[in-house]
Amino acid sequence: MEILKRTADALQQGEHQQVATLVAEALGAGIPAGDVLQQGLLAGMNVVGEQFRLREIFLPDVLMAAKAMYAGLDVLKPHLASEGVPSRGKIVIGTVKGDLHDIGKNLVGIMLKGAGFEVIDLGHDVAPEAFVDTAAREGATLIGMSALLTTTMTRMRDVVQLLRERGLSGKVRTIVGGAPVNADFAREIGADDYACDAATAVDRVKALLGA
Ligand code: B1M
Repeated sequence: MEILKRTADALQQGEHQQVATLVAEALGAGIPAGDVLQQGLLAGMNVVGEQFRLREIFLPDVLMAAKAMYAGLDVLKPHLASEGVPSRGKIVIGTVKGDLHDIGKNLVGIMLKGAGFEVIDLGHDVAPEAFVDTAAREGATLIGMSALLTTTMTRMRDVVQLLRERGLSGKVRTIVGGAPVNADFAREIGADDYACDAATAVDRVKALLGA
């Protein structure tokens, strides 16, 4: 669809105001929020990632694209998350220590909230102790971890290990995700599950918590 292509292009150019306007227009035209996300915002961000990998663009360009992504997400958020659903359980989420990438984690949080979970979002660069202490203090039954770097995904293992040391394995379940993470890695570190995207994360969390 033309408007979604324009949204993706504007995101690549880092035009945050234009992205917000185009997202609002697309929603106003009756395009489902999920399509605006996938074919507009995420399509644009995928191109940015590839161009960054090939060194065709540089970090400031990626930052501008991320700002544009957030401008679009702000408009989209109320349409992705339905309000007023009774709580299905309490969840702690965050991006692991050393990692500043939070767009995917935020999307997962929005979708989980929309599905009726109470989400405590610790943000990015979250230490293992912060994940586990918060879950214990708040009586959360699941920790969701995100990592986008091959150098930081290993920190997920520390959280699983800490839960074990504190006798919380099984009581507090774990799910991991992010571009470099996969199901084999999740198994290897002893996490309870893995999800490839935000929609799958909701399904897997529901299954893990029997919610
Ligand atoms: Co960076 N970055 N970045 N970056 N960045 C990547 C990840 C990279 C793949 C780019 C590349 O080289 N092609 C590369 C990693 C290489 C590697 O480790 N193998 C990289 C690098 C190298 C870096 C720096 C080291 C660059 C530098 O400084 N030289 C640096 C690291 C900083 C740090 O974290 N310490 C860095 C910095 C940045 C910015 C700050 C500029 C910015 C982040 C801004 C922000 O998040 N606020 C940024 C961005 C935007 C990207 C790319 C382009 C896009 C990431 C993104 O937001 N994608 C990325 C390239 C790429 O991934 N294609 C890249 C959109 C998002 C919706 O997808 O996060 O995958 P994603 O989330 C998905 C799924 O993975 C899943 O669901 C989400 C929705 O479907 N998911 C979960 C995610 N978490 C989940 C948790 C779950 C379940 C599912 O359960 C709990």
